[in-house]
Amino acid sequence: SLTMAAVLAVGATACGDDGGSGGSGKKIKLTLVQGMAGEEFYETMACGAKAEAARLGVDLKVQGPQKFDPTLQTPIVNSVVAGRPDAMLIAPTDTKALIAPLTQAKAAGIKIILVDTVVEERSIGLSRISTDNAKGGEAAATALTKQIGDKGKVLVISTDPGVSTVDARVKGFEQAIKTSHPGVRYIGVQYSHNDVGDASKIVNSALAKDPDLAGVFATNLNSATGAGSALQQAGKLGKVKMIGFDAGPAQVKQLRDGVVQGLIAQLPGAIGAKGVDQAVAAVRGQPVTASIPTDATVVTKENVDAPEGQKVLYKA
Ligand code: T6T
Repeated sequence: SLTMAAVLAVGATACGDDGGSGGSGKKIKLTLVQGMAGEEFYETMACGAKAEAARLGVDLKVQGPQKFDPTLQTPIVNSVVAGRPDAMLIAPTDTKALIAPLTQAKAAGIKIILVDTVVEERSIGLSRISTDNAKGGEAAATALTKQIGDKGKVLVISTDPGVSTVDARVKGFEQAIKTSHPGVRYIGVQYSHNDVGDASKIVNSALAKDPDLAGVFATNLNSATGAGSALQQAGKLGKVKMIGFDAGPAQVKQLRDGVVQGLIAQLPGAIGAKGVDQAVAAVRGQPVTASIPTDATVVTKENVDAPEGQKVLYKA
């Protein structure tokens, strides 16, 4: 039926299983609110969370907005709160805008676990699980400066200010350039609104303004995918070097094609699984871990086919 189709569309992920709703009414109920639905990072996270939920015998629902946008994510949070799960795992799309809806969730007695991104309000999130994003930004600076022979102009493309993860990546990158790479000229950060097309446009106008552009650091999946395709179309292969965050299928193709020289792969599946562990512990009144860092790996053409590269690529 139409209703069933609509319900399935909300929770459907690449790894299938809707988390199961059958059985006793006493099952622990969790909901994962993604930063964005249908995007490889968050779908891989959902798969990791679902596998762990199945292993622990708890119920997990997954929802996410169609765009990475706090005005779209907030009503989803509100409707999840109305459904009263025992815990909510969430990747908040803005450090400020999600404080109010999450404060209401907390007041409703729902345990909150932050996966990937965070909010500024420290009292929200019994556990925070994410990549060390500042360190990831530093790693990007190291990889990019090496590619460009430690000189020339570099541009950063982020999504929007106020997103904790990408803000930290930008900061880590900037700091590393300023302190350790005097020959490199940082020409600033521009924002793609997490849109592939906008990221391409940023690169095109940057190339028009600075034809001697040497390098690009794109701080997340969509920014990197768009930046990479603009470089490819502009025939800048090998002339402008690029490092991207994340390791989605289109990005891995760009790496193999020589458009991009390095990808900083996170462990979204592990973030999802650890999020479920923390949520279940919180619901059971067991101790939780306030902060859990997960690893990042620089994937290059050299290690993409080795086991260390293969195991960190995101699922479609
Ligand atoms: O880079 C990830 C995630 O860590 C970030 O918070 C938002 O963008 C991604 O989901 C990739 O698109």
